[in-house]
Amino acid sequence: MTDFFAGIPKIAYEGPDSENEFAFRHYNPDEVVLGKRMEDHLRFAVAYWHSFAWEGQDPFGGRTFDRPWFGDGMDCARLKADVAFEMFAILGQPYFCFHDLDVRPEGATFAESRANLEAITDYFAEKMQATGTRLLWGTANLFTHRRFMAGAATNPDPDVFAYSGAVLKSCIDATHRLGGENYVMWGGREGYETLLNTDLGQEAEQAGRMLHNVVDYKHKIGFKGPILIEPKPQEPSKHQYDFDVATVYGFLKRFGLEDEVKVNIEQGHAILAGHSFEHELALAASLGIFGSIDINRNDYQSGWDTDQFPNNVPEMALAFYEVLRAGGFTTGGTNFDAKLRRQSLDPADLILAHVGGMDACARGLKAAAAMLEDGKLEAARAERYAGWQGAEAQKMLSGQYGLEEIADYVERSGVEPEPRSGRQERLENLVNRYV
Ligand code: XLS
Ligand code: NI
Ligand code: NI
Repeated sequence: MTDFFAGIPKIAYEGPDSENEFAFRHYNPDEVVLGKRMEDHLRFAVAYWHSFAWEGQDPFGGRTFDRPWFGDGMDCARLKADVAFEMFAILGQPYFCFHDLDVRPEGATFAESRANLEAITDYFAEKMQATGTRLLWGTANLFTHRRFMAGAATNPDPDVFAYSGAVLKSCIDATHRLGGENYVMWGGREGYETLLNTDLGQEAEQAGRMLHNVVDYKHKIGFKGPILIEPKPQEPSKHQYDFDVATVYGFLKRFGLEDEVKVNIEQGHAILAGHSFEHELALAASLGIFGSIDINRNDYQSGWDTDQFPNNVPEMALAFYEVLRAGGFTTGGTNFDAKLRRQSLDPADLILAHVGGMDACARGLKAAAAMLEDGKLEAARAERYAGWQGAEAQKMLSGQYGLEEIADYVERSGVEPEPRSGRQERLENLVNRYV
């Protein structure tokens, strides 16, 4: 045991009236919601990078956190892992996620970095066995080191493409070894800073080729989980190719990968793309590519990807409503890709940020479940489209009627559209009863 979280108890559910700061008020893992335990609905994951690797820097200043594991070398990496698993035991969340760079020191060569990753993977395997914590997904950091400054798979330099492929292989191997349930690709630098030096067509070919390689390799080693792309429109790059769910779907179609790859949708990235989170979730579900979520929100004024813990229950309710409508998570889960504010220095801040986020999600889930059970929203939606059940409507939708038949039908039967209320305010009032 380290003493980093000394004095902090394991967090238990105590109900909404508890006065204890170190307790869940709404997240009760064993409580059954719509026939399933809350833990199995939400499938929470802690993000290793923000909680244990990020040092508190922002564009104006460097490290604010003082953590005993900051530094190079395997001893620091192991201490970091010890503290991380102690936090997982305190929170009791079932999953975690990591990038290679979060967990191992960078070596002098690729082979050394890979060996470091393998050593930490072994260390994780023992701890996962001992604690029961599982891996929701693994991923590769193909954006921090200066070699990736012009992209990874989409780099103009084929040596960087090669290096990125080697990194991807090592990270898929580590994820597979640890029983990861998904593998995520976030193309942090797959985009451009200026079109003046960018060949869009060439870079798309490279990205498509690399994604094919990843899918082929996953099948080759028998990795069963889906590959997930995490859309983001920009920042830090000027433009990112995986802009949003719709753009990713177009890319997957173009390269014939729409049945192989799904999406990991981040709340803050949806907002950066000018969408609501629920829009991205509903669209992914309708396209059959809904995979997993990153639940961190942005500050709505700053316009940055500020990666804050979720605290807005009405927003969570609408998000989990879409998750439930999509049938809930299968391999996916709710990853806190969220970091403390840089002034939140205390170990207790790190624990309570997660506790609050888990409670906000639990309240959202319960509200969403109640809205679904009540059925009025879905009934109103179904009623709005009910006309499509008619025989003539079915002929139009199936293509049996082309424009000529449709025109004939309109004149024959004297169709005269009658506008009907969309009832938006009434539906909003309905939602407000639950949040
Ligand atoms: C950054 C991304 C990143 C991914 C994993 O904006 O959200 O944290 O989730 O690389
Ligand atoms: Ni992000
Ligand atoms: Ni993310």
